[in-house]
Amino acid sequence: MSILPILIHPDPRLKKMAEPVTEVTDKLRTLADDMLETMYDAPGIGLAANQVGVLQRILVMDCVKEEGEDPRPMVLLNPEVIAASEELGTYEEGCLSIPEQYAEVKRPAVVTVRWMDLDGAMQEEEFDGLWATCVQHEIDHLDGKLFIDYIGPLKRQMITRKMQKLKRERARA
Ligand code: K2U
Ligand code: ZN
Repeated sequence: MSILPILIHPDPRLKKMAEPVTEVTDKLRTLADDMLETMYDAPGIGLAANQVGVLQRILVMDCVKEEGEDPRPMVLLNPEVIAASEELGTYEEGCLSIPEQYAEVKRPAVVTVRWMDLDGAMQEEEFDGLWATCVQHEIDHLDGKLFIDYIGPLKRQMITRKMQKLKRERARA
C-alpha cells in the first residue's frame, strides 16, 4: 500500500477523459487500494484516478463522516449516472487537486449510478446528500472536468493563478 502524489491544477492530466477499465487486474486492485489510502491520508472523501495521474475510469469514495460510524470505502469502475433528480442541491465544494479553494456548486440532489466493482459485477445504487455531490464530483474528474468549471471565468482564473503560484513555491521547496 502506498500514498500516491496528488496532481495539482493546472495539469493536462486533470483535463483529459479517462479510458474505460476493460479488465480487473491485480495491478488495478493495487491502484484502488493505494487510491483509498491516499484519500484517507489527504484527508478526503473521494478521489478519481486522474488525480493520481492514471487515466483509467476508476474512483474511490467514503463519505461516512459521523464519528463512530463504520467507514464505507467504495471502489467504482466505469461509473455512469443513469438517473438524476430535477431537484438541485448546492454544496461549497473543494478539491484535493485545488487545495484550499472553495466555491458553491449546484448539482442534482439525488443520482442513480451504475458501475462495475472489483469482482467484475455490475452494481447500481441511488445516492443523496454528500454521497451524491461526491460521486458526481469524482465522475466529473474522470471526464476531465473540475468544480471550477462551474464558476465564472474571473474567479476560475484567480484560482488557477493561485495554484500556479503554489506549484512554483512547492517546486522551490
Ligand atoms: O475529488 C476530490 O478532490 C476530493 C473531494 C471530493 C469532494 C469535493 C466536494 C464535495 C464532496 C466531495 C474533496 O476534496 S474531499 C474533502 C472534503 C471533505 C469533506 C467534505 C467535502 C470535501
Ligand atoms: Zn476533486
